[in-house]
Amino acid sequence: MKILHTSDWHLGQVFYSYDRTDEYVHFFHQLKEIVKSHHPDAMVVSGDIFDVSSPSSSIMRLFTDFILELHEMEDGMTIVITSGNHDSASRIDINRNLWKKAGIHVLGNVKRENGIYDFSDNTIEIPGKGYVMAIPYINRAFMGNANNENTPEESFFSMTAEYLGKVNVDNLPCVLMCHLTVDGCDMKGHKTGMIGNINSVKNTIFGKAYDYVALGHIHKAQQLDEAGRIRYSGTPIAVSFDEDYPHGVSIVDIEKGSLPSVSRIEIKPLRELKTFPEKPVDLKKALKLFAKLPDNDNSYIRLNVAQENDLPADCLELASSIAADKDCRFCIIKYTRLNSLQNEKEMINLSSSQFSELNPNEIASRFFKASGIPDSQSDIYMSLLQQLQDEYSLENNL
Ligand SMILES: [Mn+2]
Repeated sequence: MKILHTSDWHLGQVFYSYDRTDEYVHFFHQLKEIVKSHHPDAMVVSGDIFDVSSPSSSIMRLFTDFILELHEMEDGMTIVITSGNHDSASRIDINRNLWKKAGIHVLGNVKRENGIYDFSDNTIEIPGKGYVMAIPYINRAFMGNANNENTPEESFFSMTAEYLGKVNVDNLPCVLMCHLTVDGCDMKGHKTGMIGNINSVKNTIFGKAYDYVALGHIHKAQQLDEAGRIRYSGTPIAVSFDEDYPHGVSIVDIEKGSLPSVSRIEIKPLRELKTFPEKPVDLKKALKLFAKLPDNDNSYIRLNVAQENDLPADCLELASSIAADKDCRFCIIKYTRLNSLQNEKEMINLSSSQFSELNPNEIASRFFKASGIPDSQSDIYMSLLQQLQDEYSLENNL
């Protein structure tokens, strides 16, 4: 069974107030070409279809039209799409039955009545080839209770395997789709380090029933086990400046009893996300270099500035006026303060503008230092603070 594994499209993202529709169209065009040349038996999209829970009508239409077009073009390819934490599960589920009529599987939930799961819609047969167990993002509480031996996730995924075992009488290859964080993954590009996060799971929870686990949620493509059976496909288009790694989709060949063979296909962005210049310089120099950026460079630009002094109040206007005559999309200034605030008093006697530039961790670390709390102790406080922030981010889909 050959699958095209992708996730985290984040359609409809408004990036520093810029609309990215033409970039999605550019991605869709490449995806169609990939399908045309590889003829996968199935395409699985493991969550975060949209960037927000209520995407605009034009973005929803773009998505619907594209999926239908792809289905018409390659009707032998089964399309399976699940929702992620950025999507509204119930909104994605509205058209579940309508999509089903078109032979396409778009799922926001796992049905459950009186505590009993019904995996029938989530178990998708790829005719003559295998099965896909399509599990959208669901929170831990919904997964049921832990017992003496198993975490809620382990119990849940063993139930999916049990269900699949009854259906898969010919012992064909099986793929599990889900949207979650696996312990030890590389989270580069995400806003906060979510390590130790309540939703992070061990890579053993999926059990042995699946020949390939097609993950979504983490934006950097990577494998989570030595065998390469458990993988994130990563984002096809960067959604933050810190995702400075290649983006693409994966074609995965899966045979029962042997390890999957994976080939990564890069998606070329219509616009790059550039941190410019690569090494930080002072604002004056950064603006000078920015002015020399070729007029036809259409990248998103984050100016990379490091200096001792505060940035002047009009720094964004200065940068925007340079960008006005260019094709680029100026977004923001990444500002690193150099060697200022050296003595302890300065650590906490901040002006309001200095204060507003700091993140909670920086504020806390200044406070601990100024209060004379030893590093060994403040490290513990800092990790607790990070955990709090991670839980907050997770609960608020940040
Ligand atoms: Mn995502």
